[in-house]
Amino acid sequence: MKIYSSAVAPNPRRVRIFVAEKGIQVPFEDVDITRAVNRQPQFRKDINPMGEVPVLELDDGTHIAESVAICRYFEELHPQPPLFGVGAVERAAVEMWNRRMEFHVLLPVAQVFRNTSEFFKGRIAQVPQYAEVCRAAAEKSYAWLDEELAGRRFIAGDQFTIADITALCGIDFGRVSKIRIQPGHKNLARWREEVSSRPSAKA
Ligand SMILES: N[C@@H](CCC(=O)N[C@@H](CS)C(=O)NCC(=O)O)C(=O)O
Repeated sequence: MKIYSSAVAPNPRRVRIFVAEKGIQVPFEDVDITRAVNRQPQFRKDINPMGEVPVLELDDGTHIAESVAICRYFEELHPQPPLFGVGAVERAAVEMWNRRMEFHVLLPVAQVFRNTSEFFKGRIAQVPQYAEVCRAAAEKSYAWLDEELAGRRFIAGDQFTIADITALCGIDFGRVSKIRIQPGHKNLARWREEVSSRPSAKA
């Protein structure tokens, strides 16, 4: 088993943090996304037709792509500590918050990078105006999250979950595009400090 990853990208980091939180050892193999190895026909044919990382490769040759699918695989095999919630209500709440963190934090932050960076020049059709729309959306989400976190410790409740991992990876990646937690966002800053101090955050 191994995980195709990239040290510089936010979605593989989600999986690395998740695996670190579970305390399990899985080899990670870096794919050189700077040279677009992930977009080559060979990678698409043999590993992931979507041309993206992360991808989990099982010993029988099965490939599981999509960060959350990979995390669910490990949750199933290693239920402790639970990172997708426990019981019907908690699981639904974690799902809701993780999706919100994907759609309203990680996605707009990633779109700013995709639509403005040299990295994606020639890889995708870049639309700088769309980047600005996404920048504003991410900033609005940070303000909203700051309000949400006034009433609880973590994104989905009292426990650290995958929703925190998604939010942290999104917010940290935003700094590359100068999308930052504002000085007035005391709750969001407090949350970020706490989740960043977990050993898994170094993954
Ligand atoms: N939905 C996918 C998104 C994966 C994704 O966007 N991967 C990025 C890294 S964060 C990638 O492979 N980028 C390289 C490229 O697009 O060429 C997941 O969560 O697994």
